[in-house]
Amino acid sequence: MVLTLYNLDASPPCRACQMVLEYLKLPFNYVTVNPLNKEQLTEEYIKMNPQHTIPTLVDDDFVLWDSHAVVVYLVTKYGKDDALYSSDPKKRALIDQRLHFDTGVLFPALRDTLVPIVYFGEKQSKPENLEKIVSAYDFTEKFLTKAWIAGDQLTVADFCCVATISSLNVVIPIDAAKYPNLTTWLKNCSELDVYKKNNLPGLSALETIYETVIA
Ligand SMILES: N[C@@H](CCC(=O)N[C@@H](CS)C(=O)NCC(=O)O)C(=O)O
Repeated sequence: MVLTLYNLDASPPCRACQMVLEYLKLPFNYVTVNPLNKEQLTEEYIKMNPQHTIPTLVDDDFVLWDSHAVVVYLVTKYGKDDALYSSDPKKRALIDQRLHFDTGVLFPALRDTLVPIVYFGEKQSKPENLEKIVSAYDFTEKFLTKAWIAGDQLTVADFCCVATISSLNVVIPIDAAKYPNLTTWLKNCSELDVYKKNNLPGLSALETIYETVIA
């Protein structure tokens, strides 16, 4: 088995995959693909992933993209147990719901705010995009009735959601008084070794890009 991840640290879905690879102690080749330089639009990359997104995982001759599909694949194929992605139908359904929440609500809130700034140099976020972030925080606060985002156990959904939410936190800092559950969960996630190793550096890189443009 040779795993290769095409990715960039600043990208939240890439960081989610990196955290899961690290958590499962899976060695992988790291190939940088920087969308800021349009490196995902080469003929070779599009041949591999016609949707031209990062991250893309290559496992020998198997190619898979979308971070949520990737993290589930890694746990089900290589995890020693089902701890990060329970095989219990109800627990798994809740994890899947949170993964879809990241795809459908959290990540679009981030993308719609950051793309005009990072790719097109706009200095200010549109109010409607900032509202999407506040709404995403409101939902997440209500989901976090237990220690982790899908219940009592740390799961792949925590890695996907925290990569996005820690990045949203750069745009609108999370108010601890308004969002106590979200604040505690983010603190718990940030204490994980894999967060420190595989989320923090890319998060700082994204923060630097963001702050430089809006300055
Ligand atoms: N739902 C996808 C989102 C991936 C995505 O949109 N990645 C961005 C970077 S953060 C990207 O590849 N943008 C370049 C492009 O779409 O061409 C996932 O979770 O992997």
